[in-house]
Amino acid sequence: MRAKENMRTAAEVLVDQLIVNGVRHAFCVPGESYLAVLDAFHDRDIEVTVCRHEGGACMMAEAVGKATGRPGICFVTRGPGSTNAAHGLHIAHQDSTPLILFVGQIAREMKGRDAFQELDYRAAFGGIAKWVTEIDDPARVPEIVSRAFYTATGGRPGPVVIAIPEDMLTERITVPNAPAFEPVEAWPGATDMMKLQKMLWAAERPIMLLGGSRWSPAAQAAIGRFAERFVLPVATTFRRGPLFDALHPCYAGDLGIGPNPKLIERIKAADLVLLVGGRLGEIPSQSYSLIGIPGPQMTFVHVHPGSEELGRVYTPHLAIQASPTAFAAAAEGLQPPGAIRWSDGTKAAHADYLAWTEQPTEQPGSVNLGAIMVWLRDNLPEDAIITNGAGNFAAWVHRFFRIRRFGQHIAPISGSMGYGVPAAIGIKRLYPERTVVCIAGDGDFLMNAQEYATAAQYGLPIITVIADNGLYGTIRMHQEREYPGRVSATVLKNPDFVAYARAFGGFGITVEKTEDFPAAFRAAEASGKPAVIQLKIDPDAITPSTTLAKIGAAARAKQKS
Ligand SMILES: Cc1ncc(C[n+]2csc(CCOP(=O)(O)OP(=O)(O)O)c2C)c(N)n1
Ligand SMILES: [Mg+2]
Repeated sequence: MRAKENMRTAAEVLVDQLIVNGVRHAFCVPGESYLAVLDAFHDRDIEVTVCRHEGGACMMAEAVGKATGRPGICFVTRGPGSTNAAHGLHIAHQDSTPLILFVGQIAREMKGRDAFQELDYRAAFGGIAKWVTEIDDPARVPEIVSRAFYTATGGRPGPVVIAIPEDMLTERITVPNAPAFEPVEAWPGATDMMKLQKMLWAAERPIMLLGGSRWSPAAQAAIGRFAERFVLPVATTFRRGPLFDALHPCYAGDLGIGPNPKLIERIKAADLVLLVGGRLGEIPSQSYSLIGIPGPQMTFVHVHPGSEELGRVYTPHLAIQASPTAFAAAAEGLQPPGAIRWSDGTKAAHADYLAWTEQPTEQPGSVNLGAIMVWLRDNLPEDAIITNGAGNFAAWVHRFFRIRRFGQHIAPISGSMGYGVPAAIGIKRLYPERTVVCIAGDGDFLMNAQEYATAAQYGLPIITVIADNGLYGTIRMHQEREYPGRVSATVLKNPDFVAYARAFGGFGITVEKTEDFPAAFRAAEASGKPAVIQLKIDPDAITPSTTLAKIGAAARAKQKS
């Protein structure tokens, strides 16, 4: 419905502004509240993925934001569409992912009457999003959309919500597009970098921790070279494994849930911690126990793009406000000390990491998830991407899948269940030629498994490996530790996952023995369909290092003493 006389609808202006800003993908569940945008999509060069639930759609957009460092784009309808999408918004907030959520809104003239599906978005999402706004004037669409890109990516990245009233979208206007946006890189000052060099020269046992968002393959490579020249041990924080090659001789391991105790000791013993890009939140800081709050016990250097994160939890000895990419580039200019005193420690740290991850641990039952992770790490193509949601099953991914490339692992720092399937779909839309494998729990999978319909609709042969233990295992584990033997609301009666996959036109197969996994995986690949591999996991196999039975026995012994 292109206008005559070169006038565009506000919806067309909006979609054109997305295209000007480099957007190629949008994820949505349609609504009558933004029909004019759907119409604008009709004749524009943008890949629209129509989804089955706004939570899934928003997670797909979030995954794209995570992978590219540019805002993922999601469109949903008012009221319930927007509250469904909140799952993805919260992930984008906690994971510092650039995301823009457009919400179809009731007509401007009806506002305040509690009209059909009316919601005050500023009130509803004010605590989750970096910015919530509404466009009342069609002439301001380019300005506000442009600002949303800067806000979502700037400082600490995060989600922006823009409500778009349906009557505003159909107004015709003559307005130019805003110029194309590019994310702002905040560069560290030369003085700060010299201070950092001096601190590193004075250190005896330094360690670098990497986290946060909006890194890039070039930044990953640059920080690798910096680590190498300084022989610095490097750990990646929770679910940020792709920021450093796990087989780099400086890699000291993954600082997340169930980390290598030797890594924890090493960080505690460090006299300088250089935290680049991340916040060192509750999970990587081991419930805020690693580094003193507010005053760190060691020299603490914090590099972060958001001024509001510097000094928020930890008072740094040196705060550098810089984006990870800019810092990584600037770090290439630093000179290592003539004699590096900590080389042996770095070597030992990497050896500890290799030993911790080399062999799968013994597990009850006939399917060993660790052995399957080792098989995947040895057999997946180099550019394959792993996604997952939340649950104990992910502990095996973190421990045994050695992440080597930037963007190779896409998972929620926020610990949101149900993320893996939509993330895999979003990523497969982005990179159709790459192998995308989702590792899911049985509980986790079913939270967004309906998006298999989306995978089937777009012909996306993602492969989900379901660790089916018939439990909300994580909670069952906590329950057994706190209330041994008192099982409550943690047992699951599951559907037939193989039949479920087939019902969507996909491929399904069950694996009951570890040694049958390779053939099952190859069959899933060969099917060319969205596939599900159900692993029959013994419910006692609750973590890579302990069993439910052992946790219960320890809890009972504690109760008696
Ligand atoms: C959206 C959401 N709801 C609830 C939780 C709390 N929670 C964390 S792990 C978990 C159980 C996960 O079960 P499953 O996916 O089967 O994995 P398992 O722990 O059994 O390996 C629950 C309910 C959460 N993290 N996210
Ligand atoms: Mg489970």
